[in-house]
Amino acid sequence: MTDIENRAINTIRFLSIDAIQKANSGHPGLPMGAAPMAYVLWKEFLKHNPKNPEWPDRDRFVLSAGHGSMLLYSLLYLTGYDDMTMEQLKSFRQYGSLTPGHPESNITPGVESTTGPLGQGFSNCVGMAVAERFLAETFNRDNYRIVDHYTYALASDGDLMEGVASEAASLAGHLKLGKLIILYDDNKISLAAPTEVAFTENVEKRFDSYGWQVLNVANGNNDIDAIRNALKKAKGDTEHPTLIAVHTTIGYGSPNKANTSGIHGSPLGLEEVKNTKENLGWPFEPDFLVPVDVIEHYRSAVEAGEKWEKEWKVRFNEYSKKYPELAKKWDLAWTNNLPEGWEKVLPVFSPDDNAVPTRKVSGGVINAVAPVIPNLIGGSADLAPSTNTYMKGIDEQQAATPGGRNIRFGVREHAMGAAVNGMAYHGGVIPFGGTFLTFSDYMRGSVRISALAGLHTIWVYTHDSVWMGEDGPTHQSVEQIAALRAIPNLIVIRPADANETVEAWKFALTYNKGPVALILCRQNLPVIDRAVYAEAKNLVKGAYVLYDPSEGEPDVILIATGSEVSLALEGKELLDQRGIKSRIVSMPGWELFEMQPQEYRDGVLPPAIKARLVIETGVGQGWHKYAGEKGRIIALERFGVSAPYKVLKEKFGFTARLVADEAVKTIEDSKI
Ligand SMILES: Cc1ncc(C[n+]2csc(CCOP(=O)(O)OP(=O)(O)O)c2C)c(N)n1
Ligand SMILES: [Mg+2]
Repeated sequence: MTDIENRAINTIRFLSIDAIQKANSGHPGLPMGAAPMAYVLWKEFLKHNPKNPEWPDRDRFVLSAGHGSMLLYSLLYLTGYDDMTMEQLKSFRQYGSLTPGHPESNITPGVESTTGPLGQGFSNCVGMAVAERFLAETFNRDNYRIVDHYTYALASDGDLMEGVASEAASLAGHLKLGKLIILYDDNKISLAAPTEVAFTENVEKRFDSYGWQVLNVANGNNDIDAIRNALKKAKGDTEHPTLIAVHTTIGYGSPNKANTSGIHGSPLGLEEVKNTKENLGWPFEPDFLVPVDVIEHYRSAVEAGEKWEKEWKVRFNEYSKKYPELAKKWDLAWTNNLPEGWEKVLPVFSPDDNAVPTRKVSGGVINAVAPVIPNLIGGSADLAPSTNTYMKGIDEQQAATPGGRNIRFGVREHAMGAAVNGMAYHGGVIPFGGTFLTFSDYMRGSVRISALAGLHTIWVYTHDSVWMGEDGPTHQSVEQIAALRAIPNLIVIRPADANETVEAWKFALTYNKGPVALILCRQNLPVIDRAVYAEAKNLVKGAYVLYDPSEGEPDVILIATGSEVSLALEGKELLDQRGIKSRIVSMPGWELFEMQPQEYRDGVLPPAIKARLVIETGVGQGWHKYAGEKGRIIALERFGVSAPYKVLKEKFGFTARLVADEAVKTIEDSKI
């Protein structure tokens, strides 16, 4: 290692140490141990343009071990990302800074994915690599390789202990994602203890059996030649993803804390900082020291990056002239726009059509738009036939057909979630993933991050209640809708019929400020007569008056979602017979409703009308807000039972009769 290389590596270590010291919180151990591999990757391999972090053909780098965030922030600063100033490094973990405790992609330019929950970043990379390969296959022509980049991650023991990463690694091996390269910081220690207490399998053999190329660096603390050679070899094998196990010492350089578990979640302390600096031949003062020649050394990334992007632009311009149609398609894909007139292919349903499950309608929409939205890509966790997520006549994403858009995620919900997020992080595609609503729990970690990071991902959840029937309570969701609604920035939509389902998809395809979860049913639902009742396009308002009495104020408001909207309509008939005037509100999406102006919301649910009845098959948690003090909720505060759907309807009492009776009760209550 040359002197400048040594000091460049130490600069990462001490920027991290000093920032963590100043913040009085953070994890110094990872940046100290992983600095050499990060240095080699960023200095010699990573193709990126610090002056344009959004350049589409950049290599992706994900710090899956998000607790080592200062490593990434140091690299962004050193290589010249404009927003990552020294001030930001000094504001590590402070309110409003670009340097939060764990990397957040929507806050910090240059951060590719939101990491911290271990296993996520690793698994995102699988989606990124799929997106890269799909786009390359779709757009590259002759000599015009406009998509040609690698996906790198730095992962830790914790990442590889997590099940989600095992699922994702298995999928990546199967798909032969040859441009996916993981640097594994193999330091044999995690937060609370050495890995020997809980993690003793042979990780390298495991990845070998997944179909990965597995390489090894014996001394990751110093041997940057070995790291360099491994990275070269990794890039050379484009048939298999590569895991490079780099053996390091956590907190390398620190005389006391190296190899102990105390290196987590706390700064070294001034005494230890001093000893570590002395140990590695670094002046104790000033802190945040960046030697002039070191920054010059790193800043070669600026010139290199501008050159890469410029060459790419020249290539892209020639390509645009030669393939104007493709270039147009490219622009649409990267600006989050859909081809003009795409809505024309959407189906329209009439009340004369047969009753139909919303999951089936959803499948119809996916299949209708798939040919006109060429960057719609996704699939399900081995439930294509039941979730109706398969795009007929379109290739499958497989090693031999990398242009395929039907992804077989296998029975791996969590990795599906993370990989779909990875595709959204990558850009250029609109990804979706589907499974039974109950199993949204299995992928919740990923769904939460999709909302936090504001990703344009679409979650397709079918079999949305006990009304799925015979499969029984393990498969019947009861609390999942409430649980999804609890996630901020996730738009949950439970359409009431075929036309609302079309509108829900229309919204999901165009909304790009965050994820949308579509909650769809297995059983037949009648198509609501929109000549009599309000139009389905009101769905985007989250709740709307589906029906109102022709004269006078309603005595009661019935609020329902999904399959319970038809039940509310049946209940209304009985109430009509009893001379009670009811308003029916279809409320497919709470979050959408909350986005509407107060005036609109008060128009749908007038504060003066206290007699309200909510109907939803699932726990009632959260509905009190809309039911109000005098209101009532017909919900299901228990697990379901294995039985045919019609039997369950009777047993659980979800009948028009009950709706009418409860409506009468809330009217009485509201008078007290
Ligand atoms: C899903 C998840 N569980 C728990 C944690 C808390 N946590 C932060 S770091 C860490 C372990 C770190 O060990 P390792 O991944 O080996 O990183 P190293 O200590 O070697 O840097 C844990 C459990 C987390 N970030 N994510
Ligand atoms: Mg570790």
